[in-house]
Amino acid sequence: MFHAKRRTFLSIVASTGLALSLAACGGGGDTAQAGSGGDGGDGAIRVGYSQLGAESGWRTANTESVQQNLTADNGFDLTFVDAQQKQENQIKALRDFVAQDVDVIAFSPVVETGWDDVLQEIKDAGIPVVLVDRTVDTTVEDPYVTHIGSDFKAEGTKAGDWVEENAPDAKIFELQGTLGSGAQVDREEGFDGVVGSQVIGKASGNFTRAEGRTATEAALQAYPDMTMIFTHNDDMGLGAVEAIEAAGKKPGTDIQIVSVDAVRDGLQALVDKKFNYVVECNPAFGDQLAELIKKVHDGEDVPKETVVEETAFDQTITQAEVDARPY
Ligand code: GYE
Repeated sequence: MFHAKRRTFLSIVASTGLALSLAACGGGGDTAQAGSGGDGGDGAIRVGYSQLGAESGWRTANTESVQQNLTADNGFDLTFVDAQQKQENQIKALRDFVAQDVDVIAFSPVVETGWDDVLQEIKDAGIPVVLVDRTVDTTVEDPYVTHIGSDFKAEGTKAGDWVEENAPDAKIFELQGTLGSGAQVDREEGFDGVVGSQVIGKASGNFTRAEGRTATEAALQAYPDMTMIFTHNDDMGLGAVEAIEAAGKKPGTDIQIVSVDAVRDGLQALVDKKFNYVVECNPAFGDQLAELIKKVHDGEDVPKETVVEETAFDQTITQAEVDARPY
């Protein structure tokens, strides 16, 4: 499920006091918003946080949850940088955090691979890493202290189980998330593990509504016999709804839609009978993250993995439930 689980090392909590500070790179620190280089002097935990982007409703809710919990009132001095879905921006932000010698680095990696050098640099600087949301696949040993996020493979499996039971003859087009991201790789593995033989085509919509729409427009041409879309997130599914309607077909009926995330817009599409089933992916774990970062900073023991709890919804969901959804 998580790549890190392939490794069987002991969970060693890094001691921040031993930092071999490589403060020699004088040119660092020009990342947007990275303004809090000095120690607050007030005992606040200085956290460098690299968010991967703002591509989806899920991501917006996740950013809000992180920012609402890593506050000065809660004892944090947060430097938050949005990478706009570009790995090179994330790597730059991470290097800036090393140059600033922050207490803890937290980041949500846009893709799984390509982090070896920067993770080694962070490790050499003695800064503990808290991995958030997505996973990494790296040759660096013991690259992070703890990871909090979803079990993406289980989400894909849940979606596949619903299809197997409710639409065993469906001809499925799979709308993939950002290629090479943990969320894409593992959801696909879980889903295809159950109903892979029903998948007639795949393309990526990069987790955005706009690209979900264009990928679906092309798929409607390429696979005229498709009867279902499995989309790796709600935003791409909402883009698919636009494309299906523009082609004169009925989403939810002519072409069923199974999705992941369960943000309010996705659940609304379920009430409106345009989506058929939505597996929840919970973005609101900022409070748990804050606790973990505190413990990591204090050298306390933390679990290697924290898997957030999630459920799933079908068309029996009510409008009241959707209206009560916090994000
Ligand atoms: O499902 C999608 C977002 O990594 C869990 O990223 C996250 C995914 C989420 O863009 O909407």
